[in-house]
Amino acid sequence: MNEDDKSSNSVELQDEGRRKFFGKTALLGAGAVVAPMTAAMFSSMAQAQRNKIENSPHVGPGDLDEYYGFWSGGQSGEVRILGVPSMRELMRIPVFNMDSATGWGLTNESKRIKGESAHIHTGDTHHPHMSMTDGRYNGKYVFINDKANTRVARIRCDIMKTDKILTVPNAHAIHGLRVQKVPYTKYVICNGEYEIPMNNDGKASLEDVSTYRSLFNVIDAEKMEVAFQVMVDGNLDNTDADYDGKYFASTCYNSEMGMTLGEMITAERDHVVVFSLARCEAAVKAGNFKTYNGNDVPVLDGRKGSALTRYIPVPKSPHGLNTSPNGEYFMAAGKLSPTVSIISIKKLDDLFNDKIKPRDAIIAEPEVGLGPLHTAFDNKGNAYTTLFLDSQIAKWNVQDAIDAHNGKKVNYIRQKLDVHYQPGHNHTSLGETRDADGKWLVSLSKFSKDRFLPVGPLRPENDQLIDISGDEMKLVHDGPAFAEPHDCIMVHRSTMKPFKLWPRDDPFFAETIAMAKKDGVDVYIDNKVIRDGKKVRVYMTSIAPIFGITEFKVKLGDEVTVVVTNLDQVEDVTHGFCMTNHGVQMEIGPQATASITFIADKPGVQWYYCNWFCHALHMEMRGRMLVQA
Ligand code: RUQ
Ligand code: CUA
Repeated sequence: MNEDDKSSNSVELQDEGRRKFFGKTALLGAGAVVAPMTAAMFSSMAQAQRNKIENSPHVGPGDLDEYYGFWSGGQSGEVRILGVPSMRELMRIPVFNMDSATGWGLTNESKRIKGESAHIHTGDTHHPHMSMTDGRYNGKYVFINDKANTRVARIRCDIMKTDKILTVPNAHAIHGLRVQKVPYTKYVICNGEYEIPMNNDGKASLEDVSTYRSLFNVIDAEKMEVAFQVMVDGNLDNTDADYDGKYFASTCYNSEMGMTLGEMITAERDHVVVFSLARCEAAVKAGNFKTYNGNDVPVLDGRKGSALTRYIPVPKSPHGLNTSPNGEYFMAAGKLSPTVSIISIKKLDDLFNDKIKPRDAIIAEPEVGLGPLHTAFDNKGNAYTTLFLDSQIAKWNVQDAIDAHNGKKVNYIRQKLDVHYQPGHNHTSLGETRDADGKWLVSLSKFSKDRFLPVGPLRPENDQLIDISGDEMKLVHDGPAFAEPHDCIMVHRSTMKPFKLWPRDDPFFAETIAMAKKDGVDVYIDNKVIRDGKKVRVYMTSIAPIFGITEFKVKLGDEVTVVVTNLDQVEDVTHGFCMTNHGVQMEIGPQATASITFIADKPGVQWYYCNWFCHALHMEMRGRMLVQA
């Protein structure tokens, strides 16, 4: 190897791009015209190389990603954390599902959090969104809907566990969900998609569909209680908030209130409902509400003609509703219409004061392609809309679209990029916040078809990473995903401060510690078996590789509660507890306490063991439950 070779080796990264560029140029030249290299070409080459280095999807072994991605897990009922741009799956957060590894849905702590719906182990998560302060992610909570069982959950981002689950009363199937952005996330907003009778007790007429309503739900983010609900016309789909703390907007399909597909898609226009937060809060304060189904949640009447809402007609079965990060526009994607309707948020004051007509709030309705579902944004005034039917992302310039609407001859479409295939949501890095940075776009493609090795009739979906930092969108990664990441967000890693160990006084297991105190047990010191009639409570510590109790006796039919406290103070040393043949498994993180209750319904010797690999003697970390018949 001569000196030249060595020196070129040190700039390998730049060189690889150069070779490709020259290769293509040569190919073009061989065909028809030999284009001389111009200064502009050289400078765009240099720009492309810079982009490549600054915005590479490659994250080497041991290197950390720039963003935390929070992905919904769709009908799996969970939330996943991915590193972006590597798209490596970092963690799964069980939410509405039951989880064998962590014992979510089985432990007493998780059952308390699941509350009245603790017996339901399924869910359908669509929209994960983080709490904000002044239009920026604040790293505190991620909220997620459960369409399947009309619930909303909150994930605490310091421990990355679900800490609250609310079943929303009066409503049916929570779909669209977002947070109040400004001044901070006081409220989580979400849509009850399906319409039902207001008192759904089976006593009123069930056939008379004119009595069916869909509800907009406003949830207190700290208390995780419904603050109020708003009854609307049509059924609600997706929603978002403005950057002024004044308005929320939701798309409605089926303004016809049809019950069959044919009936649902007859109207050429459905609508976006805009809610005035101040007017709704004032109505609640003034007592202008009703209650239903025997609960005391205030339900406001926001149907057409109400002062609380305005209905803006848009074509046709609109779906996604996205606020531009400059705070200027709500955008409703047309779904059955090839358009995106741009609503000027500045005009909403006039609309609510009846100075303009609803359609006057629409300042452009650009055609972007077939089946537009959701729109994301960069920091350069461009919008990115998924085209479900075209299997493409349309990149278009918002100002140009408005200018074109006003008669200027300008092409607002910047690029259409094929994605694989049929994208639903897309999401740009920080694109739903003031910090939109125009670096990455994720296309959550619903079908992967031929993109991966075939794995039977059920195929993964395809979460594709697209570099949007340059003038052109570039597809850089295909990511197979199991059912079904509807939506995702990306949060800069500097925002996140997750714990390395559990705080001993964490509210997550405070009730379990309180129970131990009542039993006279200090869970950090004591290993004790307490008998209380037919109930037995077993308190044990764990330090790799031993449980504090390696043998305890119960009687057949006893209700046994095992409480394990992990005394290891070492990052990443998690223990497990599994009672063989009893369907009993759980995780105990460092410094955490976890508990699980079961019936000792098998006589004889029953082994328990640690099921999270913790030590060279992990296999030896076990003990016996002796069950006397
Ligand atoms: S919706 S694919 Cu459940 Cu977010 Cu649009
Ligand atoms: Cu403790 Cu494995």
